[in-house]
Amino acid sequence: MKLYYLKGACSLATYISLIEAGQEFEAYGIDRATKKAADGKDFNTLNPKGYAPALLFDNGEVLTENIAVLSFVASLDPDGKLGPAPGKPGYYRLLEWLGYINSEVHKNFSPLFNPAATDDMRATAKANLAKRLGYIEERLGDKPYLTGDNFTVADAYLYVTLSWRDHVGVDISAFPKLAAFYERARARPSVQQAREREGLPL
Ligand SMILES: N[C@@H](CCC(=O)N[C@@H](CS)C(=O)NCC(=O)O)C(=O)O
Repeated sequence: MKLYYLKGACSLATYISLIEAGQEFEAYGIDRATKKAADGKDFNTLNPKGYAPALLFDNGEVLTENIAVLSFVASLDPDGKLGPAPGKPGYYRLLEWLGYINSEVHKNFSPLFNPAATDDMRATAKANLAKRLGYIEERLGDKPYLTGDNFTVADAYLYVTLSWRDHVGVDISAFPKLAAFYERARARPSVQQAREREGLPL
């Protein structure tokens, strides 16, 4: 199995999760400008949608979209800690979190990276993020991770979105539980390893 990633982007959540699941995999960075992957493949041919993450299987099939990719990786974890298997109690709660992080958190960070976004668009995205992150602060309560004691693929995804905050001026100091969650996730060996392998600061 091969993971195609953009350095520091949402695909880092898949990188972290594959390490957490103890999987053997190859990982190839994609050049943002040329869309050439480090194995020489044209990423736009591999994934015509043009965005990461993408998993390429030995049979030639390609899986994309964070929610599908991350729930698939959770299913590879022999201990089931990265997320409950489909149909098990808790599986739909995991999907609920993945959907929320994808469409309400990740996609409100996107305009902050877009040089074409207007000041109004940025202000709206930041106001939306304050509401979305405030909801997570409440739901975390005294739990270490979103669904309880186990670090799941949803936590990996949330961690990655929060890792962008300083870069785009999103302040989470009003959310102490979320800030503590971030530090807890950041300290995990899988997170450190994935960051190191992508060439990101630790
Ligand atoms: N709908 C996709 C969106 C993925 C996405 O936004 N990927 C970004 C990185 S976080 C990307 O590859 N953007 C293309 C680029 O920056 O060139 C998903 O949820 O997987």
